[in-house]
Amino acid sequence: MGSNVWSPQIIVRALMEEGLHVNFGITGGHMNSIDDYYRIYGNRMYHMRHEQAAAYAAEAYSKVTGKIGLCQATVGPGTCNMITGVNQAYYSNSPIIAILGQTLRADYDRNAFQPVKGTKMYEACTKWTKFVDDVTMFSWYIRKAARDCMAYPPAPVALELPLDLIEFAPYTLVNPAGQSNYILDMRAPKVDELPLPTPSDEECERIVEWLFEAERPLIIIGHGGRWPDCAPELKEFSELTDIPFHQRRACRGSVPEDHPLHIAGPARGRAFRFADRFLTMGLRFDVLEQWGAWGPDKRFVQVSQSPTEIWPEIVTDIEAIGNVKATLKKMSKIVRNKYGANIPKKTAWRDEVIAMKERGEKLRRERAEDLQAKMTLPGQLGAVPLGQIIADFINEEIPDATVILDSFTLSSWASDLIKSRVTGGVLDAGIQGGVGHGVGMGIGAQVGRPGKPVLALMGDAGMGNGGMDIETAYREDLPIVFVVYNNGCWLGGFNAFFGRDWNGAVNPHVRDTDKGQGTLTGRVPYGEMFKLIGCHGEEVTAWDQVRPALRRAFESGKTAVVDLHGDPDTWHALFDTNIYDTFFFVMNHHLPEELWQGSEESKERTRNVFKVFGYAEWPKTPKLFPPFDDKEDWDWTIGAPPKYLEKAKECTEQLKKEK
Ligand SMILES: Cc1ncc(C[n+]2csc(CCOP(=O)(O)OP(=O)(O)O)c2C)c(N)n1
Ligand SMILES: [Mg+2]
Repeated sequence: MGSNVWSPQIIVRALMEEGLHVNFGITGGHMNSIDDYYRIYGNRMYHMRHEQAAAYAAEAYSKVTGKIGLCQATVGPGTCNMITGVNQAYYSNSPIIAILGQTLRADYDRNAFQPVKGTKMYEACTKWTKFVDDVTMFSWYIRKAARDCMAYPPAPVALELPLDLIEFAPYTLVNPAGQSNYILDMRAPKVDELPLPTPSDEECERIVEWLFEAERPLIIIGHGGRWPDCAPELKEFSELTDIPFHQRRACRGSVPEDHPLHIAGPARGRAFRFADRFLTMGLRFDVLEQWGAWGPDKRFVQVSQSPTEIWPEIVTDIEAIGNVKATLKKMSKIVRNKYGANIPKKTAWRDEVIAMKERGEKLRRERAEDLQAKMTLPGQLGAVPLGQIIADFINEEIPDATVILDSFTLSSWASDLIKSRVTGGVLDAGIQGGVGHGVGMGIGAQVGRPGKPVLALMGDAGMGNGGMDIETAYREDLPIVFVVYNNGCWLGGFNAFFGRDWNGAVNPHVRDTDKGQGTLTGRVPYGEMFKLIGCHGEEVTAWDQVRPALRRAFESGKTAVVDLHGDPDTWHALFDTNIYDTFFFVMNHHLPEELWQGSEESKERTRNVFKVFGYAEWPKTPKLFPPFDDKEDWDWTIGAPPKYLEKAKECTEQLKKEK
């Protein structure tokens, strides 16, 4: 005796049993039955404009809620469109499930309508992916996907469902309790409810002693601190020992970043350079962490819940396998038991770090104010002062905001000044480093934290790439403020490399001479554009309008677009620093000298960069970019690898002698 059900019923029910009540996607003929059952069963589907935004939204949702994000795309173009967001989630360690449509099984290799080999495509950016060709296994794979995507380190899983198994016929459940090996309402603990793995007492004791032996120890917490939230344990351990800490990636904001022991902002680089030992916990080393190359003679202890994340290129005294939260908890207990009232706190070092922070913030603010005073033309809102103004606004007026960093140039000047106060409070594209993710991620963040302030910093390139999903936010009545740094170009400030006349790919001024290559249409009024469909919109051209416009946008309670007429000559913060790093060099100095059309000044800079890389004798000056002549620039960054810093210093000395 069996009972008749439609297979999409099984799919949707299994998803909801796993707590997946929210879904981001775009429908298609192949997905209609699933979409209808979402509606019937009360799953909330957010219908996007572009599938990449569906995956971005699912990722942001997972990061702000700590739960699984769910996204869905139809066959062919839908599946292809969504992969960009899934790839970002993969390289950001975010647990999402991607549901992909597929043709009839019989048509898989027959050039069917909208063909795609989704399973194969998604293999490269998921933990695993499965073409589920057996109805009796649907719910089993959904449950398996939900467990596996959350298993540390979290990452996406994709399921591809063929049309003939989800649309046509009622299916007879032979086992009324469910499907193959699937027990309805089974309450096995979910992955995040399982006991947290912890290093042994002895290992934790060794780590504690190792920290106390250091003169200037730092604790760096990465994405592993977010699953589950390590905030109380981190705060407790840091306050107990006076060891400063820094939160990275998905962990930003766990302990509010205005905590005195939290290092951030312009002082971070300096603190990293002075520190002698680093306890890294749940930190995945990657290019944004400079693969741990934080200076010579640094020593590490690495704690991760997965051995796969222990990084092999750094001098590591202890490797321990454990969850961040559980390990910190045990370490605090050990400190208390072992030292009682005589904890050898690192108070002097803590005070040094606090002084660095204050000084760093002061220097940055002075630079912002100085530039602001010089930038007085309408539409000349430079990213350096704007970064300060926007961070001040966030810190002072919307401290519980979730902020999404999409704008390339502006985000770089705002990110380290924002003192996030909510777990997962600063979201970005991670090492994928794309543009256009901000709109989808803003939607996911607002759905995950209903009614809380969400601010997405966009560039005008990102608006072109993902901007139409602002209509989704409007249609779904999601109050998100999209702030556009509208400099009318890709990659502000690149003319500094190539010269104002360079008729190449990324000169923001090439518009004047050769419409096309280098620029976007200048000053597309994004605020006005989205006002036409019902959003709140602002066009901002002068400094004193910035903060009031931001305030009005939040007060409107609507989807809002604040269009800041930005300066095309301001460059990304990294160009102050990483310019000596290999890939920036390769990217930006890609032409032989005889093809260079820039000014004499830019040629000179380029020659100098070649020299720094050992192609000829020493450069005449390490100051390649005149606008930043702050003596202390080099010290205030972890951007420049030490060997180049050394060279830069040598050059400075030589220059002094020559003078
Ligand atoms: C999806 C994607 N395509 C291309 C790139 C290469 N890219 C890096 S920055 C950039 C332009 C950024 O322009 P915008 O967001 O307007 O920033 P800004 O002008 O402030 O530098 C591009 C195209 C990318 N990062 N992501
Ligand atoms: Mg731009």
